[in-house]
Amino acid sequence: MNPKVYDMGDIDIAWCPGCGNFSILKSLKLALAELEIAPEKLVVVSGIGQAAKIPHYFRTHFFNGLHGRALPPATAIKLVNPELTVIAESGDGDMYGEGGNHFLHAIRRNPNITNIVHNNMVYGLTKGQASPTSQLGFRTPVQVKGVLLEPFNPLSLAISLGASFVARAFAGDMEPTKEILKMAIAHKGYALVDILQPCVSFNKLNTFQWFRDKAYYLADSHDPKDRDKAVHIAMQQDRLSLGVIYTEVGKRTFEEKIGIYEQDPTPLSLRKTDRKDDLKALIQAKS
Ligand SMILES: Cc1ncc(C[n+]2csc(CCOP(=O)(O)OP(=O)(O)O)c2C)c(N)n1
Ligand code: SF4
Ligand SMILES: [Mg+2]
Repeated sequence: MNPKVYDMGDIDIAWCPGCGNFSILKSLKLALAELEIAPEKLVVVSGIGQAAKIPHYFRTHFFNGLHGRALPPATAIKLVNPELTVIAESGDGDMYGEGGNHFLHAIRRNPNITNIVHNNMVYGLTKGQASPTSQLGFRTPVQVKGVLLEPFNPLSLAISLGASFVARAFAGDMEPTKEILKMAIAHKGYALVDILQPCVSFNKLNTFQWFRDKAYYLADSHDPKDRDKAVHIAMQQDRLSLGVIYTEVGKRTFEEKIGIYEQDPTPLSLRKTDRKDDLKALIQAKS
C-alpha cells in the first residue's frame, strides 16, 4: 500500500523544523502501509501535547482527547470494534505523567492496542518544563536548579507489570523505527514503543547527538522472551538499548478476558440492541 493514503494533503504542521516528531510520523505511515492497514481500519487516539497532534496529520479515524487520557478511549474503541487497528500515541508527559495511572492499568488489562510514546524528556507544547522522563539536573525555566527527581523508567515498569511487548526506538533512525513499529502493531496484546525523540527547541540536553552517543541496538542474540534479562536491559541508565526488549506471545487480551465475544464474534458496535426498555425499567426502579 502506498503510504500517501494517510496524507492529509497541503496542511500546516505546527511542529518546529527539525523536530523528531516528523520522522516518527513518516515511520508510522510507512509501517502501516507495509502492513496493508487501510485508513478506514485504523484509529489513532491521543491526548494533549506536541506529540499528541499526530492524528491531525493523518488521514484516518482519530480521537484527540483530554490531557493524559489517550489509553481509556483507545481500550474502549478496541473493545467495541476489535477489527480496528488502534494506536494510542502521545508524549512522555501526557502518557507517563498526567496519564500515568491509565498507563499502569492499560498494561494490566492487556488490550490489543499499540501505545507509541514520543519521549523527548520534556514538556514541549508548554515550552520546556520538566517531564517525568527528564534527566536528573536538567535545568528549565521552572526547575531552575535542575530536576531533583530520578527519571521515570517506563520500560522496566511496563515489563514488571506484565506488558506483552516492550520496545524502544530512536526518531533519528527511520528504518529500524519503522520495523519496530511494524512488530508492535502486529503483536497481539498491549505493545509499548517508547521512541527517543529530540525536541530541538526546548531540550538542549537530550539532542540527536546525545541520543546517538547513548543508544545502541540490541544484538540479534538477545532473547526478548527472557523477562529477567529484559528488566536488566530496561534498567540500564548509562546506555539506552534500542529494539524489542521484551515480548510475551499468547497472553490473553482484555477483549478475550472480558468474555463478550465468547459466544458471539459480532463487534459490539454492530450488535442490535433491543434492551432500551430493560434499561429504562432499571433506571425507573432506582429513581
Ligand atoms: C489537565 C491539564 N494540565 C496541564 C495542561 C497543560 N499541558 C498541555 S500539554 C502539556 C505537556 C505535554 O508534554 P508531553 O506529553 O511530553 O508532549 P510534548 O509536547 O513534549 O510532545 C501540559 C502540561 C493541560 N492541557 N491540561
Ligand atoms: S517544541 Fe519540541 S517537541 Fe514541540 S514541535 Fe518544537 S521541537 Fe518538536
Ligand atoms: Mg514531551
